[in-house]
Amino acid sequence: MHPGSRQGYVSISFVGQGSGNYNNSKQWRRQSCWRKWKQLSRLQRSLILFTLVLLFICGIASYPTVTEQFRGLTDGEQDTDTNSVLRPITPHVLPEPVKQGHPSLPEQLSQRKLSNKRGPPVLQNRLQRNGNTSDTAVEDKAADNKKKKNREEEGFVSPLVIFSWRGAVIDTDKATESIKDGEKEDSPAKQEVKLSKEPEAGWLKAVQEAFRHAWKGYKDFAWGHDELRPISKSYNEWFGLGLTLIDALDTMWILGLKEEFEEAKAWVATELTFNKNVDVNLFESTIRILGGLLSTYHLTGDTLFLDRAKDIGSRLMPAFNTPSRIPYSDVNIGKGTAHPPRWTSDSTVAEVTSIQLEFKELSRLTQEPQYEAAVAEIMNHVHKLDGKVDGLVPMFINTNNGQFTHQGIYTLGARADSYYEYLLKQWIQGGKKDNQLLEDYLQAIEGVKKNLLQKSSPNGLTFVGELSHGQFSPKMDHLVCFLPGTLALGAHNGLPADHMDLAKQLMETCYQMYVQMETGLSPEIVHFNMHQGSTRDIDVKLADRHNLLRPETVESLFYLYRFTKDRKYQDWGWEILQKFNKYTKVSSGGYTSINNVRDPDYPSPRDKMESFFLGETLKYLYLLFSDDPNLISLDQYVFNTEAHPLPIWPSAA
Ligand code: DMJ
Repeated sequence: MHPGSRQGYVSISFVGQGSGNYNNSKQWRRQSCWRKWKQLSRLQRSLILFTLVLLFICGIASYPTVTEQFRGLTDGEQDTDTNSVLRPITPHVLPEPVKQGHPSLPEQLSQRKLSNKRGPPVLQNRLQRNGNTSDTAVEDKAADNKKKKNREEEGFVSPLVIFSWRGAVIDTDKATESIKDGEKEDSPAKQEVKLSKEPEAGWLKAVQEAFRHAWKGYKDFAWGHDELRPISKSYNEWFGLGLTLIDALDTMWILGLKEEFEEAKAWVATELTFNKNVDVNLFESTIRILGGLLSTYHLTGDTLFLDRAKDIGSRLMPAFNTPSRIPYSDVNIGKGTAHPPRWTSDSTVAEVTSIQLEFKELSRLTQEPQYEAAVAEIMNHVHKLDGKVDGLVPMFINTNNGQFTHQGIYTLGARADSYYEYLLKQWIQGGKKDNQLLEDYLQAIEGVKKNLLQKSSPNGLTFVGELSHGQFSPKMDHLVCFLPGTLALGAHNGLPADHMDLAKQLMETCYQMYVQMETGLSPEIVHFNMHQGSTRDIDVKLADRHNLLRPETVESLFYLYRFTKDRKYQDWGWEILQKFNKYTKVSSGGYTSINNVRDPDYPSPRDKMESFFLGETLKYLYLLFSDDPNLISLDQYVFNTEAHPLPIWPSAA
């Protein structure tokens, strides 16, 4: 029997049992009332019943929540999302709209669309959420509570971290605030005005604070190791070379964090050794370690860093001993042996073509030509190779025969991205003399325009998709967001002005990849809608929702701000920094990658702080917020792909 029916049965039988037992005063009163009711005339009874019904209806009509619901369902036009009418009316639980700076044109359009819809705000909010979360799994309340609990146990800083309008972090734990000069918090509307007027000092300070917080985690739980695992308060070893520490050296110098720099330098002087039996990835150790040491040498003039750079540079050279001279991906820096990955003899095109700035600089500094010769040979070889499509390269190249392999996918994302970046940057590094590099770069950008550039629907965001076996795919990696910055850098160096126009359009798109997510942080990969009638521009697949604290968007914001002086780029960077603080900051120290940028209640920490968060992301944010064009002048330095500035060679060189 159904439990409900059984309950009903028990209740009825209880009343029945009681009816034979009228010996208490309550029962007696009920009995006498009933007798009086029976004695009334039919008219009297009808009048009483009518009055009671009338009173009941009046009571219902004046009950506030019921009438509110009533109004919600009947006023204005009905929500086109019929489901929302059926849902109970609850206070809206969406995060605040992410915008604090200037809404972009596409945003204004979409906001206008939403506000054109009549009806109560609560329905509009729901519409907005639906538009963004159609691919979000619906989770029940219990799961939500469990996730929140986990989140607390994992040491996440509460999303209610507060910032003063000048960017100072208000330490809610200690109930103190580091606002200078007795300034008080302002209303949000007032904040916006001030943000755009005078951002520099407070925002720079906020980046320093973020760096110190990240550094504290690294120092407390991962000192001398490769990467911090901030949730488990431990570390991850990749090469066993203190990767985060080395990657962060020049950032500390640029941010003016002297004390932190000195302790890191002491570690490099006394603990760092490359005489280790470890396999390292040629590309990663070149851009992070060799690049980091070289730039720190240039900024500080301290030969300790040059000596270490020479050491690692020479230990990486066995990677180039291949039949084709296209280097292997891995080198054992202790044994002096190199090899490809176990499953293939291919290397990645981006990896073999994005080590040139560093090895060329090493040759210039040491006057030893073998480094530059090895990497220049790769560029010359790739320049002549068949298999490109309008200057666009495939993703893999074989180390035995030197040919492109697995052809068919052409992307500016993973495995090809920095090939394009280094074409331009090598040309700049060498004083804009190498026409082959310039031609390859210009041709590739024309190839992008012809094959990969499209506009999304409904708001016409310009994006860079992929070519997959002749078919266009509207997929764009966050990695592609290096491109606006690179295009702007080219235009600054005299390349066509339309490169700057494209840079601005793509910058807007990369920003939208952040603001259209519920956390305000971009996913790793997005797909753009192109068909007429789409309700939103950006979709995110379940597997692509993670954010690794990557730098590409803030990197491009830095270039765009340097060249245009348009403060909106600073505002956008400020929004992003706040979202990193809100969703990725771990209370015990450090920042963590997250699994789900679409769930502000539980972004799901990955327990890893990538070294590039300190090496690149925070550095570019700091440079973006600085109004000093001489703080790493783009006419004197060129950044490697890990944000380590290397000098542009004097024309005599
Ligand atoms: C960094 O190591 C470099 O920027 C590289 O070029 C791409 N991937 C990461 C950052 O996302």
